Amino acid sequence: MAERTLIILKPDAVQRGLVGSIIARFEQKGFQLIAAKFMKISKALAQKHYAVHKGKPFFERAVQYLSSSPVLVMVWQADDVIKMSRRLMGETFGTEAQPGTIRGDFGCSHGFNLIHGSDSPASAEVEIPLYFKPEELIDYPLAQAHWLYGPPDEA
Ligand code: IDP
Ligand code: MG
Repeated sequence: MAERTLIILKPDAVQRGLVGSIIARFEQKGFQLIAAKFMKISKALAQKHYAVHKGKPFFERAVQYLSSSPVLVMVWQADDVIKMSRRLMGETFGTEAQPGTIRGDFGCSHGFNLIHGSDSPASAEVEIPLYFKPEELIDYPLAQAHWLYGPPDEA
């Protein structure tokens, strides 16, 4: 089943000029881009975004970081995109993330970590409408689908 995930290239990814390099990984993997918005996230929206972390010691810092400078917010679609994109991202901070992952290859901070990705279908369902109206999610046939997925499995 095609799944959707909310991906945010956070302020450090934009400021460090890593937007193209990170998007390239999602494109090369074969995920389909269905929405994108360059914006500055308000403090109020960042608080909603991280509502599940309210009360944790890093909550205020995470809100401040996400709303500190412009970001690129996107929705990507593919079968199992959530699990696969979390693997592409790597562990939460570049200090622990494996080489080969986005966080492992592009950062070594224990505070900034370049990218947000929904961690479950339930989170994606809450997060996507914070940034996009339904009509801003654009459904279109993926031209490379046959060569990307191969023939369907035989029953
Ligand atoms: P995730 O981004 O890998 O899903 P979460 O645990 O959901 O990580 O945390 C949300 C965000 O809060 C992280 O991406 C990071 O920006 C920030 N954060 C999480 N843990 C810490 C911490 O221990 N210190 C500082 N910031 C943190
Ligand atoms: Mg998370």
